[in-house]
Amino acid sequence: MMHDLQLYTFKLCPYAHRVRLALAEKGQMAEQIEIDLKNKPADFTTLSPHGRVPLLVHGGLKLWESAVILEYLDEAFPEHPLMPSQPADRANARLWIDFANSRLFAATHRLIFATDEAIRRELIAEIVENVRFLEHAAVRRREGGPYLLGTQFTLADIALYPWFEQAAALAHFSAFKIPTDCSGVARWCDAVATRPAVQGCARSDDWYVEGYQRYLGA
Ligand SMILES: N[C@@H](CCC(=O)N[C@@H](CS)C(=O)NCC(=O)O)C(=O)O
Repeated sequence: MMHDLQLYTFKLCPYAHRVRLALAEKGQMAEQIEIDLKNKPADFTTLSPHGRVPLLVHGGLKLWESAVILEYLDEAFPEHPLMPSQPADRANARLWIDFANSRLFAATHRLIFATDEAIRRELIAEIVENVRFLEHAAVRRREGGPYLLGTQFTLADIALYPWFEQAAALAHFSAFKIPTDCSGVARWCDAVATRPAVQGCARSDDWYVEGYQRYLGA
């Protein structure tokens, strides 16, 4: 089958997971091209400016950076909007997308590759504080619904959820644990996990653990 959309992806990549979630929420099909990041094919390195996934091709358009891809998909396929309509709420969604990128995902990426024990401890403490921040500054402040911004499921949920789907695998490979005082975050995860589109993309804790064992040779 010919697809109008092509997604270059890697099965363990939480950024690519975001794009798969947005496509599923929008009911859009894309040809998925799995990239071996340890042995990138030449056509991929030519296509991808930084050699990274996700990379989306839509007709003549080529896009990278998952947060940009998410907003593009939401605008290009306006049915089932994934951004709020009000400027203040849109800004709030973007704050949480930025938090995911610049803090939670960034610290985790450093942890995955850190070998020094003191640095690993610092990074785990930073990640725990990030989860607490999410609990207190987002989940406990929102009004009226199970999602990060309330009743509407948005790109803020999509940007953060892939990290939480992998949290058990992170706990398997490190001393990280979701703090027990973050029950609101746990309930938010449960609410997101029950969405059919999210279930369609979901992988089990064991699947992630085995995937990382193979990928990192752990
Ligand atoms: N900021 C980027 C991050 C993408 C990213 O780091 N992707 C990783 C996989 S999870 C990658 O392609 N790594 C390969 C490399 O850097 O060579 C985004 O949001 O799309």
